[in-house]
Amino acid sequence: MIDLRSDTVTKPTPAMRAAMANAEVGDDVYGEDKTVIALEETAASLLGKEAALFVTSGTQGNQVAVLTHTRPSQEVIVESQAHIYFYEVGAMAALAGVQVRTVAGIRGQMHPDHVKHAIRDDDIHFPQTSLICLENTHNRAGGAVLPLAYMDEIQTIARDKKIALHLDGARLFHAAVATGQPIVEFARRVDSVQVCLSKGLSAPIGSILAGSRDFIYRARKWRKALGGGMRQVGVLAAPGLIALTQMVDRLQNDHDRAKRLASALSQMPGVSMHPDHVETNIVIADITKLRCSPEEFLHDLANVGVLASNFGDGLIRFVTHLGIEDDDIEQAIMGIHQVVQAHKQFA
Ligand code: TLP
Repeated sequence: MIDLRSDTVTKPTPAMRAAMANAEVGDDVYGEDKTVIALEETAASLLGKEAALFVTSGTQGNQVAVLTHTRPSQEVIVESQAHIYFYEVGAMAALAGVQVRTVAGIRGQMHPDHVKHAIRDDDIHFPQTSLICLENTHNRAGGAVLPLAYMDEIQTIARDKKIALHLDGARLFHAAVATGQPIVEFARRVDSVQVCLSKGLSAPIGSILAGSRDFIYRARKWRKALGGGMRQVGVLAAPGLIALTQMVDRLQNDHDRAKRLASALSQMPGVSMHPDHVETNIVIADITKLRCSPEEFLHDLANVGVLASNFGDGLIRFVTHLGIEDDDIEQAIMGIHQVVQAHKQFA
């Protein structure tokens, strides 16, 4: 099976498994796990932040950030397709008690004027805007990169209004590799950043939340409150260290393979997609012109050995990652072509 559902499906590498077996551990709630400390220090230094926190998942990292930056009844500005709003089970409302104000973006970018407009004035009727969230790369925008110049504009707005800026950088290393800019350049433009170790970087679990020392001190308490205080967790931090230090450069292969897949998909009649929009490892194709539902399409695709995801609105998502080689992409293209041909015949 060629599994293109997500880059979360990767398995730990042999080096990661060896590091897990040999990891030095201690009770991390007491601050005694040396491997976790090494991971947090390495991540903070890579991201140019004072401190970092090892959290269980991207969702936990994002939600701990929201809890730390806000108080109940405040308002948070997010792009209308952002993961933190779209895919995190309404956690911002349920946990932080904040109200979400969505701003529709283009390729993941909210227009700076729209962001300015969404910030509340000081009025007795209004919630206080206390946080703006960005996502880079933007998942539902097909892995689009938010350029540094764009992040500068949003940072200026946030600073002027004294509003915190959080970055969901689940795939921030992909943005760094695609643009050739060091990851620190993206991280330095925000107050807090969450990066996933378990997506393209192939660790079995975990994310990093980074920010100022004071922010991470308070975030650590929120992580504990959410049940994320872990004990001899160096066994899970060890593959995270390998993810950060050894797995970044190979991401370009995933980007190249996604581009190859996108260019083949764009040639298939009945499939709409713009190959130039594929900047990183995510490919989103519109199959609404085929005579089949996304569910049928995915079912038939699985029968020819390819797995992909239903992204709603007639969109199918394919994600490249470690373990997907050039041959797999060529085989996937043949399988997709076969399914497209079958459904086109009746259109
Ligand atoms: N995204 C998953 C699914 O939840 C959709 C995927 O397969 O892409 N931010 C972004 C931008 C993400 O894409 C994800 C995961 C997360 C946060 C949450 O990370 P986890 O799954 O570790 O909680």
